[in-house]
Amino acid sequence: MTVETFSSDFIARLRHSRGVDLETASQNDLYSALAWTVRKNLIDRWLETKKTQAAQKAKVVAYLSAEYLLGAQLNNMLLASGLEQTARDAMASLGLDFDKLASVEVEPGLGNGGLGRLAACFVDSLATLDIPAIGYGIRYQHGIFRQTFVDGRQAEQPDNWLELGSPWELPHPEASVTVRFGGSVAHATSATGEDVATWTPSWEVEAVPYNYLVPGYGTANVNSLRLWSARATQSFDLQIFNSGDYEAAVRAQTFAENISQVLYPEDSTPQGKELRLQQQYFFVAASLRDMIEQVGTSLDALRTLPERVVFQLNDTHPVIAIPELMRLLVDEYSVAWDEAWDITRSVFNYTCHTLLPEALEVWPVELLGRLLPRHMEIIFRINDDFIAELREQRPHDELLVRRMSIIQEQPLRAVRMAHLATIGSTKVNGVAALHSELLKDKVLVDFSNLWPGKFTNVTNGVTPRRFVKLANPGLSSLIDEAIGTGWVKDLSELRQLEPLAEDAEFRARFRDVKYANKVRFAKVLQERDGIEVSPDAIFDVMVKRLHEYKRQMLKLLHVVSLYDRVLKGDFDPTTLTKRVVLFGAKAAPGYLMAKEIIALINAVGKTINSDPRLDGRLRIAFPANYNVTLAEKLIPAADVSEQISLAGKEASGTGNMKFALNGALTIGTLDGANVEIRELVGEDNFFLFGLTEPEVEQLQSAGYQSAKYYESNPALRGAIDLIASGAFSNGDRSAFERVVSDLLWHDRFLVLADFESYIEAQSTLESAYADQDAWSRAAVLNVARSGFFSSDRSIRDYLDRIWHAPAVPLR
Ligand code: 475
Repeated sequence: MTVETFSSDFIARLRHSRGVDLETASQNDLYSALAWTVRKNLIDRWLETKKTQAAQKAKVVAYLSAEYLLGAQLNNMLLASGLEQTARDAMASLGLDFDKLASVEVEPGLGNGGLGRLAACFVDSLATLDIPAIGYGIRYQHGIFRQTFVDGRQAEQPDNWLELGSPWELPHPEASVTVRFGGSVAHATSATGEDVATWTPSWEVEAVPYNYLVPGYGTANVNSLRLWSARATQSFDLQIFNSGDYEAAVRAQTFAENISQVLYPEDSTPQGKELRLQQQYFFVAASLRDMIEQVGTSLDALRTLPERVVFQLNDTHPVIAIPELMRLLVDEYSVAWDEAWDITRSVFNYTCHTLLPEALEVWPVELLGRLLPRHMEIIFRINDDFIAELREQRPHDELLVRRMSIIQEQPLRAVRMAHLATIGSTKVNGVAALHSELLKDKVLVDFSNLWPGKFTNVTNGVTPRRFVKLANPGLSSLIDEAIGTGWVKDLSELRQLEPLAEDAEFRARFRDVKYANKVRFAKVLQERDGIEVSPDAIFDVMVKRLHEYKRQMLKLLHVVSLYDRVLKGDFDPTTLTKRVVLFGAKAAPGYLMAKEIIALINAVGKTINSDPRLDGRLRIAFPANYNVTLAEKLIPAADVSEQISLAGKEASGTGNMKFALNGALTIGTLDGANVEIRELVGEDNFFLFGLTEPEVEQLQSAGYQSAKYYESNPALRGAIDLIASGAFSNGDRSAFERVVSDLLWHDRFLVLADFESYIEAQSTLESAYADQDAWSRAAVLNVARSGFFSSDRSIRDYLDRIWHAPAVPLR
């Protein structure tokens, strides 16, 4: 496509779809027309992909995820279509500023954090590897909230990403699927003596599919993401309408459409809200129906399901799919229970993303039974059969039965979704080597004893397209020049950079790239948030959801202890290496402690940033509303990556991988994928600190008392006392009382126990940074040795260990 055809397509699009011309177009008109013009160039490939995959009856990977944290679309679509330069030149030829237009896009933030971003990386890699795959999820009207700070405290604004429409989606209301809820179940016995259940639901909604293109990189393949939007059904409306109650009819519409209104902003701690269960069943029921219709609903066709599709359950959020498939097979298609169960178990697999007990989803039997009465019955029968089998294999162990049952009796009768997922799946995987071990040995130990072969690991990965090629063009060019361009599709090729770590000239160029990225980020921060940072400082970065186990408090105590020592005249601040500590973090709106910590970070920032004694050598920068768009600018600029969760709590982490791939050095604990990062990049190129997971266990079972650490470590005491003194709250000693007393009397995540070790590692880091050339060598080695963390590799592991779905390349 030439610049001229791009321009004329663009103008035509502006006129014919938006009804405006160049002179009258708004920024949104221009952005939409630009997006449409780019999209047009992918549609043929997309249609061809669908045709090829259908013709071959290829096995399809159906990824079921309640979240997709996609990030901006335009940049990725341009990369996939190879049109970036053309589009830029075309806009310039029309006198338009391409970057300004691109910045009109509001990223689809249909996820909370790691789990949702992982799903987005995975659909990218599936498409790139030519795997027939579809991502199923929910088209939330409002994605993750927009965070602002009011007097340093988090306030949440609704995300309105659809306000001006999205040019990337293709709605298909005619292909809607009806999803039913509530009502009751009647039972009868068939002529052959089988139980026949008839579910009479009491209400229903329509699921409208919206398709999104998921283009592979360096391939013609374009897969789909299908997100469902809720709409009131006509019959549902009509029923009420005919009764003459117009108002009730309109209310019913609102009620139905509520289902896909908003993403629940809880990351890792599900709240057990009825609407959330409605969301889960809504998208799962629509997706199963959609998939089964593609395979066929005859008995013969249904029996081929395991060869035609594999469903990956992204955490327990879509696990209601297991009883739903049973219901479809048994109640709607008259498959015998045992055969239906064999089919079901062979098409599902479950990925667990957590180790925190409070993150394991449970649904009260009362609630699930009211919303989905037939599913509740099916779950009970699955559980009865499972327990019978268990009693046969492990007689006289009723405690084991209670522990493993899908139904928990105390403190509330509820369905344990992780147990249902494990029982109903072929494979269960954790998301990093350590996490998978802990899953097997702790969280799901009874199940791994019963079925050792069921458990496996697939270490997470990130897409090198978005997080290196697009986000870090400077580094990408440098790599291209050194080893060619093959790395974007085969990230293990980065290994070829290793010898260049010894090349002084290469290191200098690498340093120049990093510096330019810091300058670029400083400019973004100035424009976006009015925050000033100097590119000459160490960029010390901690970005992730705010959670106590991730220990933003530990990072903050480091900063406060440095400040405290300066105040006490312990050392001369001019000997401090200039450092900007960058935070980015949203707290779940109901997570009060997390919000207190945000307020404290901002309060400390306000005080130290304006204290002349520090001479600008130590600053905190906490831009609000950290999201994928900001990450793409921030990560390439980082010098230091903070991965400091308590060992045994972070399942994997994926930010850690993005930083290493962009040449930041990690300071971290032996947690999640940090363990693998350190093994690969080498212990000399990683700043390790903190207790190991077994040490954490030991300390906690011996009776951990955080106050002892406070008493015995003067630097720690100084930092905590300074916070408690009101130094960051205009003398108000009570302002951060909750945080302080929690640290002193509870400290569930052993912040105080790891403080000393962390401070030591930070001083090692600071000395290392002083030798810029040696630092660059270590940074180059981090890049060269992190190719393993491509999500392409994760997907190959899923294919080999779990999915067994062959690639279907287009001719
Ligand atoms: C882990 N989200 C990371 C990442 O595997 C890991 C839970 C409930 C409701 C809504 N969202 C969630 C998570 O549990 C989550 O994001 N988990 C994260 O998954 C990908 O790298 O360690 O904490």
